[in-house]
Amino acid sequence: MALDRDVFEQLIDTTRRFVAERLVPLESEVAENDHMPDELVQEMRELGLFGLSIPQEYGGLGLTVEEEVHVIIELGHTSPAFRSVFGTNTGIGSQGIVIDGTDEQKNKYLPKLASGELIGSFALTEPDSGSDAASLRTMARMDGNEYVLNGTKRYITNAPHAGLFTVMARTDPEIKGSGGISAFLVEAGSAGLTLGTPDKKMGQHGAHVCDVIFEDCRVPADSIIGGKEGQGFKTAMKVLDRGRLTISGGCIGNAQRLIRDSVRYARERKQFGKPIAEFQLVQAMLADCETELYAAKSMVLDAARLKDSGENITKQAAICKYYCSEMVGRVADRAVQIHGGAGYITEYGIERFYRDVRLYRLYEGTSQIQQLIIAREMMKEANSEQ
Ligand code: COS
Repeated sequence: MALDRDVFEQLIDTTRRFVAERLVPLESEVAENDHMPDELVQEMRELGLFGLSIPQEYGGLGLTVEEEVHVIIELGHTSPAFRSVFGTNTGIGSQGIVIDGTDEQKNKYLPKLASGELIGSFALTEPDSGSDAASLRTMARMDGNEYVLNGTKRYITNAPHAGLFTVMARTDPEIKGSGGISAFLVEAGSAGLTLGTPDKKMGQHGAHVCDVIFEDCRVPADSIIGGKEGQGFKTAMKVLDRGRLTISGGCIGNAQRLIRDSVRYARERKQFGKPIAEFQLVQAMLADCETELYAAKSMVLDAARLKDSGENITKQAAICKYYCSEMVGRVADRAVQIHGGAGYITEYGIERFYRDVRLYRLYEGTSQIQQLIIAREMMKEANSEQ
């Protein structure tokens, strides 16, 4: 445990109340306006949500992965757009520094990321490089004691609000694959860095993504995470391993919410003279949701504990992300089915969750990429057993 048991219980309790009393009532307003109220973001800062995973010595709560997953599950009881506000700070926008950063980089950025003063963003994907992350083309050319960045990053979560970008760029054009890539810390406002207009999305309104464009953007040589060229791809992969576990926590929380709403609705809604919850075909759908939820939660907590004990969890993180994101998709689909017409109209919020959870199967690696990683890890294990 990173936190004292009582303190951790309090954190869970406070998070639960914050979700129920502050976030749930604002779900539809935030989605309709595609805007996150400033006072809400400030409350998130005061609750310490921006620093969940950042070590205590840098001002964060320093939660273990298991503890963080529990908090994220609670936060999953509302729209995922809320988690997105601080999700990059606790995940992909800070963990490159936490895992591989130099002491100077940690001291300079982590306290501000933990407090939420600075929003962190992770810039890997490009117009022509998504699943094949190692093919990225953004260049970082050394010039004196600076690097000059050129290229475009696409679908970058929280980029419109970010103060700091973790940018994967190619420092060695001779090395075509992953070995030529370095990770840079680039501050918003750097000359040569511009943002595209926010993209219109299918769901998760209130959370924003846009292009990040580098045109002769100069950054100091010591902006490379860890201070060493050629390590950026591995840093990105390590960050994603961890991120995939917390995303899985979000899937679990959203599934719990959808199941709770579906049970409530099924108990209230009457057809053929009795609540639809009494019909076996509706019960079958609920039972399938609950069964898959239990499997998902069990696997994520197991993987989180393994990660906390220092194990390599590349395979388990991919399994969790794959299973949990597909699981919540099925749960959301059944939730619409159980709600019938009410599931399809805006008022009940079920159709919004249905759209929101679709993203889980795409970002931080598609389901197909997770399958590929799982199978690769299996082959590696088989090879090492020979
Ligand atoms: N942790 C640490 N190192 C890792 C790693 C991990 N999880 N995964 C790969 N590496 C290392 C490998 O060990 C290898 O090191 P060596 O060159 O020293 O042998 C290097 O990184 C390259 O790995 P690999 O050969 O497996 O890279 P590939 O180009 O074949 O691609 C996948 C790997 C497909 C797994 C990767 O491109 C990927 O995850 N793609 C999805 C990207 C993604 O999630 N995008 C979403 C947008 S970011 S929100």
